[in-house]
Amino acid sequence: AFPYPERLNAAVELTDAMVAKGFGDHTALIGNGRQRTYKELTDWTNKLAHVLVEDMGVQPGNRVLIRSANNPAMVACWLAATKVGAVVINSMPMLRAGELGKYVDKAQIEFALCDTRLMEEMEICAAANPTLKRVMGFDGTCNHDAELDRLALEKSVRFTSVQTSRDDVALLGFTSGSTGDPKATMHFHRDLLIIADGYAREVLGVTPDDVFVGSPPLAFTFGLGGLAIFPLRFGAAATLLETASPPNMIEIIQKYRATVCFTAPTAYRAMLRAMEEGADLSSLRAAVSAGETLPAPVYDEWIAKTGKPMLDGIGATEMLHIFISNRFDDHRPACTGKPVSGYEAKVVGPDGAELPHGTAGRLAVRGPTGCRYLGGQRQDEYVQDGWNISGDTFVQAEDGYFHFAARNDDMIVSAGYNIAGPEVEAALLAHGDVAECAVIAAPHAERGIIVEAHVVLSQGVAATPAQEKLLQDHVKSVIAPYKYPRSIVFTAALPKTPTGKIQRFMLVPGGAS
Ligand code: 3SK
Repeated sequence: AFPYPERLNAAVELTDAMVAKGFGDHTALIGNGRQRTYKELTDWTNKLAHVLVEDMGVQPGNRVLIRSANNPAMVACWLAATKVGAVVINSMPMLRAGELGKYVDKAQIEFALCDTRLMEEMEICAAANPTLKRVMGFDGTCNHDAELDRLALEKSVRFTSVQTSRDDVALLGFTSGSTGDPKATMHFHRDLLIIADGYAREVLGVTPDDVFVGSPPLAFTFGLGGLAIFPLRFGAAATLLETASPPNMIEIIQKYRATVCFTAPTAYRAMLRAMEEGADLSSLRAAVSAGETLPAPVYDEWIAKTGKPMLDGIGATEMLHIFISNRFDDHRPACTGKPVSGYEAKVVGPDGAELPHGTAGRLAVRGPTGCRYLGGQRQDEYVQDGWNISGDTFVQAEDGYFHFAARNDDMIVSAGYNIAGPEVEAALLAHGDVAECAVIAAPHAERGIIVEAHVVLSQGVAATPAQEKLLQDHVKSVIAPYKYPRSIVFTAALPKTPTGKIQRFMLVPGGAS
């Protein structure tokens, strides 16, 4: 179904090949106050590729970490590193040195490209991880005053990209999983194009007239696909926001008449409220929601106010992108839809056997992309008999539609972020004032779901608002700040089994019983 040539470099397909196809003058990227055409993006990435090879010494197969917020420079760095045949690890700007160090260690990362505004934690990480041979700063605001940009100025716009194989690894997507111990998933050059030629073509019907906007970080494969690969594959434009709050997205939608939006239900809810105040979102033809439950009232209200469906779907870092989705002409509330072309899905029991329709079980999927954990860590758990077993419980209705029921793991999905409860607990427990703790998901009026910690304080420590703030600041200082518990309930004891296991399911959000 995807007859790519044996020699394939995904970055070349998204840049040089687009110029060759006549898209040179089309806008490719918009961000940080500038617009760049496909020709300008191609030249830029070729200059950067020269720096990677000639000044940094990057060779095909080397792992290159990129640390940045969503901006055109991050996309250019990712494409340049892919052109030189490196294996890229895109990382979130909020990650702390300790979290970056885990990536460096697990993926044996030798090179890093870092927005100079985010250099502090990167340098702490580099000092503690000798595997990392070279870190080079770039200016995410594109004023050419960082080393990478200065070196690139002198380079040629012509670069002979590495003739990678379609089955060479191009990207490592990290997923924290339920334990907070990150695992890297490997994705080939062909995978990067399959998600565009499959989901984006079939479900979204992307055209060169489209303008994309959204909030997921490019560091997540959801964002990389939705805000870079999909637009670039079809000659469309991607707007990139370093801070993708609903007001910022609305401003961009109005200014550029954006047509396709990728964001979380919480943000769509805020957009609906803004429409009541006069926000004009009429240019949007596709509103994609994935990664967390789309409440039926948000779906209903979106249709009522815009006359268009909201496209709910499910994907996974392991699968690279969305594999089950609603369609423009086939969508329902509280329903994830049907498999994207090329994918098959079923609901299975603990023994892997398919369950009858209407029965809740684990979602199993297989298709042209799939899970390959770096180092094979926990591969057998995720892939059984050729089927990828996601961490989610689903029901397949009699009519074949898939319905999300629950997550199987301890992941908390809050405002578009996947947060591993155990990782937040470990951060809290590292503080001397915390004797015991358990982290749960709690409903929240604006944010949908928040991280809530139930904490037993050490003897003599008072449960005060100041103590709550102190622990929240502590968590923000040791792990990425978006993971901090927005609510802390102080309690005298946690519910436990006779063998001493904490029973998180017994905890009541807010602490009331
Ligand atoms: O649902 C997710 O977490 C996801 C992950 C990667 C790509 C796409 C999606 C929706």
